[in-house]
Amino acid sequence: MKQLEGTAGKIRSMEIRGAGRIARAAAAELRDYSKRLAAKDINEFNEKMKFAAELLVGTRPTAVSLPNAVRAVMRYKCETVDEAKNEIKRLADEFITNSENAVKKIGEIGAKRVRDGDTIMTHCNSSAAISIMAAAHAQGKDITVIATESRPRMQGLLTIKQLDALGIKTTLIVDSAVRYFMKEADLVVMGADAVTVNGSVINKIGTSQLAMAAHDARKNVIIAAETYKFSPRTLLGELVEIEERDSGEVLSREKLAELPNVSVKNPAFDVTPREYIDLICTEVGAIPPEMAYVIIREFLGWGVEEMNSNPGFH
Ligand code: RI2
Repeated sequence: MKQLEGTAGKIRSMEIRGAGRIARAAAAELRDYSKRLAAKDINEFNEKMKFAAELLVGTRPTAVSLPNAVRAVMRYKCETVDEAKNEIKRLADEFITNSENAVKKIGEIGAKRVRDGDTIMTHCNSSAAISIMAAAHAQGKDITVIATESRPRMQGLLTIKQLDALGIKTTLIVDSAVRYFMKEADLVVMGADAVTVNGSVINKIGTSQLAMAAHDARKNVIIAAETYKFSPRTLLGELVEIEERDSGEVLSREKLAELPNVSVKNPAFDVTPREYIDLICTEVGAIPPEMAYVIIREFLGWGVEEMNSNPGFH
């Protein structure tokens, strides 16, 4: 229980962060939690697993990779506790391996869209987007990256460190400088926390203004997103919830307390409409955003009927 709450806490506080990473961490935690679990019968075991699954899914509301990962592990159906533990381990390991392979594959596919000499603008810290840059660089293409700070959590600092370690020339800019520098970029590559059925992309706050600036300057926007970042629930007409984080990430409580007429808003994500996206690079291919439904239906395996007839559907 302690370790389960520890993992949930780390995801909530963003010590473990990045849509792909939190999905893998949740899958691994369900596997490890099930291994430690003492239950007198399969019903008690299932109840406890359900509690763990809900706790993990509730940590961050926007990244759909999280419920998709938990669902992938929780589809076990077993008669005994031992069988269930083995099956959960198999499903969790399968999800983690597929996820790691997906990030690599996205790199291979996306790198084909990068030309020798290109300057790529990116936002926040996306392992799938960096996989594209890393693959292009490994192919010997001379690329340069412009990376935003990504306030308030400054994930851009992680991006510049990772790119520096790969030997990729990178310029760090403040978030408000994206339009100023857009003329120097050849294309924009970013990640995703969720992709809706109509092809909109939910990603780190600021993504949509970067995409708008790119659109205005006629620069291509490529989104790197594994298939488990596509949201089946949007097929039921639901919207993706935008996480509103603590105002203290933007301005300390002490400073805010001195300003009685001021409030702070801190949404962690925004929505980029599909009109601003040229291509979504998934592990099953580079697709136009209009094809999001096919990914949800064919590759995630969820249609409206399947969701409605599955009582445990999150
Ligand atoms: P990968 C991150 O969210 C960023 O928005 C990033 O673009 C996205 O997850 C995808 O990351 P946060 O956890 O899965 O920093 O591509 O809020 O690594």
